[in-house]
Amino acid sequence: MKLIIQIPCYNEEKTLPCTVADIPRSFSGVDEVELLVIDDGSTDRTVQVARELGVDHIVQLTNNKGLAEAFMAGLNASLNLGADLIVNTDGDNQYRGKDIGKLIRPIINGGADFVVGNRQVQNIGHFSFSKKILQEIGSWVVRQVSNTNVPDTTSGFRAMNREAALRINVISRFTYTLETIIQAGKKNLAITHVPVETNEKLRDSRLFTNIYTYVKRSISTIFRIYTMYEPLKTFLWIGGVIFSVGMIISIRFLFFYLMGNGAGHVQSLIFAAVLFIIGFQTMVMGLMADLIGSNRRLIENMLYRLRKQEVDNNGTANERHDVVSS
Ligand SMILES: Nc1nc2c(ncn2[C@@H]2O[C@H](COP(=O)(O)OP(=O)(O)O)[C@@H](O)[C@H]2O)c(=O)[nH]1
Ligand SMILES: [Mg+2]
Repeated sequence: MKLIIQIPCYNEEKTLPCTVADIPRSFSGVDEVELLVIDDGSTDRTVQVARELGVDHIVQLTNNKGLAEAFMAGLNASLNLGADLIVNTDGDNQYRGKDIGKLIRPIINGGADFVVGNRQVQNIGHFSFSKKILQEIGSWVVRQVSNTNVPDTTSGFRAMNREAALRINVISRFTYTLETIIQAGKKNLAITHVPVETNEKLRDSRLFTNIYTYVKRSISTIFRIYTMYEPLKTFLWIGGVIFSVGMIISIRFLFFYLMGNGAGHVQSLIFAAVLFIIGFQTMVMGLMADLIGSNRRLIENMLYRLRKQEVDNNGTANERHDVVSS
């Protein structure tokens, strides 16, 4: 059993040394442990520091492509390097290396494909009140749309087996955290969580700089990914609401009409008719989106088989990013 621990890094020269030092190099049930750093176009000495620390593999992206893409580059590289298990942790030493053992345990025992470390956000002293509330609400929404029971959905501390890594395709650009959970839920992977501890913060978060942009981006990610996996439900709901408003307005018209003063309310009749048309069209769009969705499932299956074949053939580094092994 080979475990690759991947660390996405953007300008982490200061915090990478303690992050790496904190990671144990052996776990029970695991034969090989390797570290992989994904350098997302850092402008500081992250890559040199990673080399000096003796990190086994470095994936260097040519420019700053964002955390989601860096995460996927890491997964692909780990798969190609023959990982049976992949753990993702942050480069700012937020998570505790010793918790990796807890994180991979459910997978080694065969009861899980995907494990999320639960930071128990309410107990983190340095999180502001608003950050805690937002994390709670966000996690609740993600649980509803993904049909999972993950308490801490924005945690970057995760473990997954090869099957989960092959199945997951992150397409949003902002963050992989929410999307991977929704995908895992929708793809029926066995997803579970374990409590983990966190360290004192060494620097401010770079992903959570402004509440407004953070919330906006999170809502847009959740909505888009949910619609991608449940197009029919989404459009039926939207169309249904529009249709119902039309219905209420036309019942109101009917009431006035039967009372004998329908003439003064023709405008509402026209408005109701417009809403009926829009509502109906939206529902039909749902059917079309559902048909497109079945194509997506076929393409995803093809992608899965292709990636699996590449990995089974002990594929070389993926086409876009070279893995530099030191
Ligand atoms: N690849 C990549 N990683 C990033 C970027 N911004 C932050 N990270 C990494 O994502 C992880 C979490 O970032 P952090 O700023 O600590 O956000 P937090 O999760 O809110 O604490 C760290 O390992 C960072 O190095 C980015 O633009 N690209
Ligand atoms: Mg952090």
